[in-house]
Amino acid sequence: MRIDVVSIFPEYLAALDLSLIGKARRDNLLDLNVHDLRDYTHDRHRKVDDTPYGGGAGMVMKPEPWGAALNRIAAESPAAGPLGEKPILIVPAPAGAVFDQAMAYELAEAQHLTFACGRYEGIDERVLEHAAESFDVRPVSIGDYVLNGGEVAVLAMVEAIGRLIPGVIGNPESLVEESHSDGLLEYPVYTKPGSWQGREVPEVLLSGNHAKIARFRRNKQLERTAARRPDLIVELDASTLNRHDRDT
Ligand code: 6GU
Repeated sequence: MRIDVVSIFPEYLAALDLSLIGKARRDNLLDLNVHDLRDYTHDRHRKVDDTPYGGGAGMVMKPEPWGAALNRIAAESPAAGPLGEKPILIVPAPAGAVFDQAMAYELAEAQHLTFACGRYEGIDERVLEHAAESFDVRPVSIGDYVLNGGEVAVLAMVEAIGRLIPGVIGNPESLVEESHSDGLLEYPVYTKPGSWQGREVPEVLLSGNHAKIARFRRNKQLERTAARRPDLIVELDASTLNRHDRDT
């Protein structure tokens, strides 16, 4: 997969050199390119913002540098096709559709993702209209709170998407039983020692009875989800619950 990120703080994205995502880049599973928006300015002050038409607080990102950066990325996109196929442009913003595991799975299938990190009060709206000629434009939020810019949201989204690319995670089985993969939160986990600070590992986990262990874990998932995320229980598809779950 190719990923391009445009930001006025490219250093924020340095964390994507680390850990699993950094290894995926070195293994050529992920071709990640970070661009400094100021490289697409032409004035001495490398100005990227200006005051808002209509008045109001704060500054708005100017359209020209964004147009130049996105035109360049669209022209180089491996996903742009002769039949009008468009690469995806994700615009992180609190006003976007909320990012979740289903969206991460969908985006992990893409050949090319571009992230446009806004700062200040946002990017001139005409940039997104113009970009829609060459990209499938998607405003996306990572939750109902406000960040100062898109960079931290991009770190979260690239990590969530990148780990789903085949080959990035050594043992793909670890993707099956994690939180949100089946609409429920993950069960609690334990390791050695069996007794610590007077607290014992639940006995069933030492029993060797795999059916009993599976039932114990499933019950913990249901209990936890009901306690911490009742909204997820409401959303559960009846078909994801099994006969035994109804007895819980
Ligand atoms: Cl994606 N961007 C910004 N700036 N703030 C946010 C966000 C994104 N998601 C939640 N808050």
